[in-house]
Formats: sequence, C-alpha cells, structure tokens
Amino acid sequence: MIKTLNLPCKGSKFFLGKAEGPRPIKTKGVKMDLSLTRPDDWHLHLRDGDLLGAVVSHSAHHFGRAIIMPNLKPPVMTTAAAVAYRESILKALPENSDFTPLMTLYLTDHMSPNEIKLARRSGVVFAVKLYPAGATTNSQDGVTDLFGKCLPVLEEMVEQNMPLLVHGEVTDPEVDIFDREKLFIDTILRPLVQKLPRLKVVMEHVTTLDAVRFVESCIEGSVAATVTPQHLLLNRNSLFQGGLQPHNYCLPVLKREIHRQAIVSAVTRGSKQFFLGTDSAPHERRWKECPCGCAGIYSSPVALSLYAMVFEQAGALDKLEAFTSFNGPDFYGLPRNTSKIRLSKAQWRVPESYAFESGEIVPMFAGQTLEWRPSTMD
Ligand code: OTD
Ligand code: ZN
Ligand code: ZN
Repeated sequence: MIKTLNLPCKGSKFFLGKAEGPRPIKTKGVKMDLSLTRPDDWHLHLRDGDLLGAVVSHSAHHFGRAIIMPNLKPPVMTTAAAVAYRESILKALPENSDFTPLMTLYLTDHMSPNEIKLARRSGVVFAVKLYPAGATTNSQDGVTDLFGKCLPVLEEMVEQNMPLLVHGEVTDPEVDIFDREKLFIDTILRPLVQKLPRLKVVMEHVTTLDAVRFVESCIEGSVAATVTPQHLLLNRNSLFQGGLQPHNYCLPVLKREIHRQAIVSAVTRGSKQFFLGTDSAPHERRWKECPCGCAGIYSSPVALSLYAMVFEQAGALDKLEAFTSFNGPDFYGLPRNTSKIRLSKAQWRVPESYAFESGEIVPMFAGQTLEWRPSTMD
C-alpha cells in the first residue's frame, strides 16, 4: 500500500556513492534529482485510431522504446500487419520524437512457423505474444491448445531466438480468479520451459509470490518477467476501498498484500530477471465506468513516478536504473539507451483525466500528488 513518502536522508543507502545506480544531481530549490539512462517500457498497449493519438506522446516523453502489444481489433497476427501498425504509431508520434516501437505478433492456433521467419527477417518484430483464449481484453482469438497446436511455431521461435511473451493465467471459469496465475505456472509454463529450455520467455505482469519464485527458479537470460506499477503499489483491497473502484481493475487482477510484497522485494533486491513493463492499457472513461467495465489501467503518464516511489520506499533507489533501463534490453539482447532522463524530487498533480476527440481517459492515481517528476535532459 502507499505510505507517506520520506525524503531520502544523508544516512540512506542512496548516498553511499555506490558504483551502480542513478547519479544524483543537486539542483537549487529541489531536494534531489536523479539522472537515469532513458527507460524502456517492455509491455505497452498503444491501441489505434484516436486513442493511439491520445496516448502515444505520454510514452514517447519518458521511454526510449516499448514492446507494443498486439491485442487490437482485429489482432496483429502477421508480420505485414505489424509493419503497418508500426507505421501508424510512427505517424502518431510528436515531431522530433525518437521513440521506437518494438512490434509483437499475436499467437493463434493457426500461426505458421514461416510467419516467425518473416517476423525475424522484418527487423521490426521483437516477440510473439501468447494470450490464452479469453484470458484478458481482446484475447478471444488467442491460443486454445498451446502444446497441441503451437509446438512447430514455438520450435521455430527457438531457432530464430524470438522471445515468447506470456499472459500467464488459465481461463477455466471454474478456477478462482485469484488462483489463475499459479495454476498456469503449474500446468503450462513450467512444462513449457522444461520442454523447450532454449525458448526465451517473459512472464508478463507478474502478480504473485508463486510467479516470483517460478521466475527466480529459471535460468537468468532464458526466463524473465515484467512488473507493472499497479502490482507493486496496490493490493486487492484497492478494488473495493470505499466502493467499487473501476480504475483499479485490470487483468491479472490485483492480489493479496503478501503477493505485492513479494514482487516489491524481487525488484528492489536487484534481480536482473525483472524489468519495467507498465501494461498501460487505456480505455475511455465510459467503458470503465459502466455496468460491465473493461479491464485495464492507464499508467503511462505516471508510471516512472510510481516506480521511483516504490524503490524509494524500499530504500533501494540505487536499484531503480537497472530495473527501468538495463535489465530489459540486456534480456532482449538489445543495446541499452544512451540518452538520459531526469527524475526530480518535486511534487506534481496527476490530471483527473486526459480529454481527446472521442472522450476522456482516466489515468492511474488521477488527481493525486506524486513526488517524482520525470523530464527529458537536453
Ligand atoms: N490487462 N487490460 C488489457 C490488457 C492487459 O492482460 C493484459 O496485458 C487491455 O485493455 O488491453 C488488462 O487489464
Ligand atoms: Zn496480459
Ligand atoms: Zn498488457
């Protein structure tokens, strides 16, 4: 849960002048600034059309690159579709932005192994996404039988060194929603890693102690995980605090406090297998605040501030930069960014909403005051 922030004091770990970690800059009138290698977002939903135009600049301001999720309507199932989607993202970017979208393909029962060859040759597709059919927003065309239908594709992914990004939940409606991640690990993910030990796997948006333990039990460099701001800061009470809170509803759903603590502990002790993936998933306000509200939390504008808050509260600001900027590219085999961004210890108020042509989007922590403000360093 969110605690009152304490300013780092002279005795804190951060001031010990460790070789690794963000460099503090002293600025007049501001308590403290951090200089960070520009972060990347290894799990992002940018949507298309109006909504893409409304959200892309929030990611482009803070992040160098992002892994772009393919769950559009219809999904991005071919390299040709990924190339076209990439073009529309580049067109929607603010002028002079050098934000790089890293595209993904949506795995189905019918994908051919040749699509993986095309994807690798394109130079713009960096991963394939596994959505168990029905697990989350726009996943109805996803996989129904991974081992029965997708093995040839997975084997080609091993050949092409193409990572598999996994939404790790079983979809059986009989299974309690809070147990779906653990059951997925036991019945699908562990067997998959045993069957194809050379397949690179990212377990996306981990939410449980079980997931943390599973990832850490695997070989570094072959299995990793992304971590969202909401699963670091909120537990399942946040869904019901003072009434139903639709803007805290996402999938996988928030879990118990012990799970949140396990995830915080994994990232703040500096494990290289965990890296930043916001899972920022914008929906118009009217589709969140209605009788059957959509799952998804819009976090792009606030994510860096929130991650900094988590690491600060844990006394682990010296581990922040590896999580935001090193572990992801190292796992994907991509160069680290060379430019920097500044995180200033300065209060700012999160807007209540962002308006665009067709409606408005409510960000995570709308209307609240945050303590770390990101800005580009020129
Ligand atoms: N979870 N919403 C969405 C995707 C994610 O599972 C996810 O990655 C979305 O709206 O696309 C959500 O709650
Ligand atoms: Zn997912
Ligand atoms: Zn997602």
